Amino acid sequence: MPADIIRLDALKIGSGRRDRATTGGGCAAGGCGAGGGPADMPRATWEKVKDHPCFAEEAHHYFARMHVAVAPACNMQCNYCNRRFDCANESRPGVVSERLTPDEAARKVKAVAAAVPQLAVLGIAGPGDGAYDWAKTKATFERVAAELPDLKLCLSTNGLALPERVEELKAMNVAHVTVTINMVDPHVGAAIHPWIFHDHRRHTGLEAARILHERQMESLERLAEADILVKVNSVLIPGINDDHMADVHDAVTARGAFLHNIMPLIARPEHGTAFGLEGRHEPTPDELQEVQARCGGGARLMRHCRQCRADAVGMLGEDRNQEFTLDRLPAEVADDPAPREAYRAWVEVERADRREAADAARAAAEAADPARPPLRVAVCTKGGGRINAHFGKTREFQIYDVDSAGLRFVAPRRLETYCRGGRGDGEVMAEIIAALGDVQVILCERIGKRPRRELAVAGIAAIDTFALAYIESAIADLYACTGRADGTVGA
Ligand code: CLF
Ligand code: SF4
Repeated sequence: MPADIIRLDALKIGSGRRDRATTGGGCAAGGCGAGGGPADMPRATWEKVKDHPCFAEEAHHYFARMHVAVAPACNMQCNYCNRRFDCANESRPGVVSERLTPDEAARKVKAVAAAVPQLAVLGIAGPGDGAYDWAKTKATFERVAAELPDLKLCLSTNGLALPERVEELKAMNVAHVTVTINMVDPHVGAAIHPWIFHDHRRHTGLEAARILHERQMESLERLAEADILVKVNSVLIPGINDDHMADVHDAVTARGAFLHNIMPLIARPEHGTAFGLEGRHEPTPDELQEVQARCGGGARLMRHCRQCRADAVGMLGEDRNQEFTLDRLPAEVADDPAPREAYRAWVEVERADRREAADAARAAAEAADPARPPLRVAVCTKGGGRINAHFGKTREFQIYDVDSAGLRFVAPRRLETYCRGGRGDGEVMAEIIAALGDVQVILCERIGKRPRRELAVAGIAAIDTFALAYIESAIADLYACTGRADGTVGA
C-alpha cells in the first residue's frame, strides 16, 4: 500500500480533549467558518449530509467516497471534454477510468467497503452521463442498495436526461444528485456546449443551449419537489462564463440547490479538448475566489472539491483506485458492515468534540483586535480534522484564512510531495514555495531542519508545535498568540 493512504491509526483516534491540550491551551481553542453544521440547517438536512464528504465540508475530514465508471455514453458535447478521457463535468479530464459492468461495480464496492471503513458514498460521475446511460446506472445502484444499504448513492449528471429519472431516483433512495450547470443564458451556453442529443435527434448552437438550459432548470425543480438534495457544479471558464456565474448562482439557488461548486476549468492542449487546444486560460486560485466572492448570497459554496477521477476511491484528495482495479479484486467478497458502523460511532463522538473546539476558535478569532493583520495558513493533514501529516509527505495543503471576522477554509492546494525516497527534492521545494507564496505559516505534524530553513528564507514559518491538534483550534491559538502588528509570525 502507498504510504499516504489514510488508515484509522493515522487519524489519531483518541480523546480529542486530550489532544487539544497539546495546543498549549493558553489561547482559546478554535472554530471554522467553512461549511455548515447541524446548527446551520434543518435536522433532516443535516442527517442527509453529515456523512457525505462532498455535501458537508466537515464530513470530508472523516468520510470517503468511491466512484464506479459504469455509464460511458453521453448525450452532449462540452468544449472542456474529450470523451476518450473522463467526464470533465465531475472528474478532471486527462484520466481514463476502468469501465465496469454493474456486476463488476458491485463487487468492487464490496471490496472497497471491506478495506475502507470510512466509505460512506457510492457515486456515479462519468465518464459519460449516468442519467442518459440509465440502464447501467440503475442496475448498479440497485445492486449496491440491496447489498450495502448503509451506503449513500450519489449521481452526477449534465441534467439533460434527468427530468424523467427523478422519480426512479427517489424510489431508489438516491438522496444526492449533482447537476453540472455552466450557464443560464443560452448565448453563453452555445460557447460551451456545441451540440446535444435530445428527443432522438442532434441539436446544435443556440437551439441546443436553449434546450439544455430548460432541461437543467426543470431538473432542479423536479429534484426539489422530490426532496433530493442538489449540488450544482459549474465549470468556471474565463472569458465565457466568469461574469455570468453570479446569475447562475442566483438561478440555481432560486430552484433550491443546496450547494454550488464552482470548479476551475482544466484546459491542457494534451487533453485534446476544444478549450485546451485553443489555449483557453485556466482560472488561478485568486480568480476563482473572486468569482466565489461574487456568489456569496444563495446556496452554500463548496470550496473543498478535488475534481476527482471518475473511478476515485478514498478520502477526497486520495487516489486509491489503483489498489482496487478489476484484476486485484477477489472473485467473491462478503460484506461486513460492523467496521463501518464502529467507525461512524467514533466519528459522532469525535466530531462533536471538534465542533465544540471549532466554535470556541471562531469566537476567539472574532474577538481579536480588528487591527490585527489577517493570517493565511497552510495545513498538513491526513484527515480527522487534525494537524497530523508530515510536511515532506504532504501532497495537499489545506489553506485557511483567519482574521477578526473569523476563521475560514479557503481551498485545498495539491502539489508534489517534497520528500522522495527519504530525501528532499529541491525542485519540488521551489514549486511549494511558489504555490504557497501568499501563505505566512505552515502547520504540520513534523518537518525537517532543512525544509524549515528554506521555507523561512522564503518568509514562510513552518510550525510543528501544534501536532495532532484540531486544525481550527491550532489556527486560532496561533492567531491569538503570534499575530503581530507588522503581519509577521513566528514559532
Ligand atoms: Fe462523487 Fe460528486 Fe457524489 Fe461527491 S465527487 S458524484 S458529489 S460522491 Fe465531490 Fe469529487 Fe468534487 Fe465531485 S470532490 S469532483 S464534488
Ligand atoms: Fe464530456 Fe461529461 Fe460533457 Fe458528456 S457531459 S461531454 S462526458 S463533460
